Amino acid sequence: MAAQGEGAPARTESGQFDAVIVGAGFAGMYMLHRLRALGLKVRVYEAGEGVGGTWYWNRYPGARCDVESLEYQYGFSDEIQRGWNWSERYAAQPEILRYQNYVADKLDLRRDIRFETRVISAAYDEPAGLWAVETDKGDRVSARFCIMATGCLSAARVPDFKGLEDFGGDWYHTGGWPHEGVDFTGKRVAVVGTGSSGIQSIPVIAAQAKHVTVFQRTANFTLPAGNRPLKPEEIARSKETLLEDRRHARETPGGIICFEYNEALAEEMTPEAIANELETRWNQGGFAFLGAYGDLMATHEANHIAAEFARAKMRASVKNKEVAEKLLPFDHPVGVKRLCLDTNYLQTFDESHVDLVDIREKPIERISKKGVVCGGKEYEVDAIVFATGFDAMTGALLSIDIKGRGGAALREKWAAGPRTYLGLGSAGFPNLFFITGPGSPSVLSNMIVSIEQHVDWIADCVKRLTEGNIRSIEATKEAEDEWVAHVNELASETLYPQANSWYMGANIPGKPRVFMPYTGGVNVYGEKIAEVAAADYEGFQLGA
Ligand code: FAD
Ligand code: N01
Repeated sequence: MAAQGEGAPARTESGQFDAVIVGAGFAGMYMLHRLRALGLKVRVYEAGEGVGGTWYWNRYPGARCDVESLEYQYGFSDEIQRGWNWSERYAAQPEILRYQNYVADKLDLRRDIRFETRVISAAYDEPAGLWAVETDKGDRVSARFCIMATGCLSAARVPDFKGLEDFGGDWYHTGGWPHEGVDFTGKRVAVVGTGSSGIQSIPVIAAQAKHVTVFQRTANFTLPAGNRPLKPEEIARSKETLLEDRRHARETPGGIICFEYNEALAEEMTPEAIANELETRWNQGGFAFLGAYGDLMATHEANHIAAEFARAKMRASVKNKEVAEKLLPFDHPVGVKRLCLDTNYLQTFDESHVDLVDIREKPIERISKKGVVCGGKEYEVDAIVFATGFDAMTGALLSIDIKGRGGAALREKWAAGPRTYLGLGSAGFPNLFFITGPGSPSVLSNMIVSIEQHVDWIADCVKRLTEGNIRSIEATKEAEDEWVAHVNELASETLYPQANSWYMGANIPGKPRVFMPYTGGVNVYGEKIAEVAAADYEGFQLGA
């Protein structure tokens, strides 16, 4: 494996590129590859020391994908997929990061990436038709195209707990885990947060620590992932079918083909048929459960059947009945917060050294020198793990000072919620693209499918502009307004807006409550963006 740029001397650069890409996760890496193939001079800036994005930062114990490995990989190159063998149904973080480094080696990507360099501002210089990009290392470069591959879940968030600075032990956020790992042997550990990161890490931390106290604000729906080693024949088969599978995946709502959505509505099925569907899909593991019938995510009545089923399964997994009740989610429909996949999460609470503290009614008051204080009680611990999530979808983008035409700030434009056309661009910001931006299927899908969909669209668009000698592309306000209204309308036809989820920005105090992703599905969305491109970028203004 080539060096990651660790310890590279701090050098600043100036000069002009055809394109600047911000971020070197799955999105930035593939974008670089596509633009290079067009003969463009490209610079990528990445805050981390290496490629990988999510999988570079989230090194917490138990981290793994929840879309099956055979689908959670690039699908653009037969050579790449043939050169890689996944070991498990859901690959763990180290394996995914190794895969990303394998791709970076194969495509020789690192020579155009500046690591340990954070982009702090990007301003559109209207007369020159160029983006002026500045980094925290003092680089000042310009580029015709600026592409944000900054990630939807890359701005880790530690809540503003009073007293954290006085805590005498060590604390960690799952989204910025130390590279050398953490040894919890003999330690009393507090874990705050029971979303996917908490649910994945708690059993693994509990297997090592002396004592674990879990602080739960909202119980979540979780189902067994059913992780297992992949069989050689599964791997061999996938190599023959991956490219075709990927084409199929783009024709599905979620960009996933390992299960199918049942289109029948609950009311059209007998109770036995519903129970059978739910049971089969629960045992299958993964998101198949949410596809048990057509209106599961659309009506309370239909959703309630699945939620009751899930609660019964969850209840049966915990011997201590009092604790089991606390672990059951009653305050939101199933699926409207990201469904969690676990390995022995619920069972962990039957272990004598694991305690659950329900903090819904009595939130954490403060962090003391010795531990966590809530409900008037101090829980003494040696370490705290914050599995408290991210400022999702807009956090990383808006931490950059982005200024478009007339010096208008994106932060101001999006103050009441993100406004994009197709999740790809925003009016007033010419030649600025977002990969898996708000207003696109992004986090509701197999994200690698959505990333490839966007990267391909952007690369084709850049090619069209370059070959056609067209200076700029910019979403029109009308097209953007229509798209925002459409995205909101679709979301309002689902149950999604009914939970305090990060999809809604509800986990960040003061963040506008807007359902950010597009709920219409990868397939419908893919057709739409293809039509737009075919109509010479209808809804965008092309500048001569
Ligand atoms: P990221 O991987 O987040 O990369 C963005 C990069 O941009 C980061 O490295 C960041 O450092 C860099 N960056 C941001 N701002 C700046 C800046 N200003 N300057 C320089 N660099 C910057 N999705 C799925 O579909 N299936 C899964 O199984 C799945 N599992 C997940 C598990 C975890 C723990 C998490 C947190 C997310 C998971 N996701 C999953 C979502 C995951 O984020 C995407 O699948 C995918 O990895 C996103 O790739 P990306 O390149 O768009 O963004
Ligand atoms: O973050 P989250 P995450 N006091 O926001 C709690 C992907 N992912 O890192 O629900 C107390 O889901 C918060 O409580 P509440 C996946 O898309 C995938 O776990 O807001 N508690 C919640 O319990 C996922 O959805 C995998 O009431 C506080 C938790 O912290 C997304 O990333 C693995 C609090 C945060 O949960 C984010 O997941 C990991 C406070 N002040 C991540 N603030 C896979 O399985 C927050 N919380 C592939």
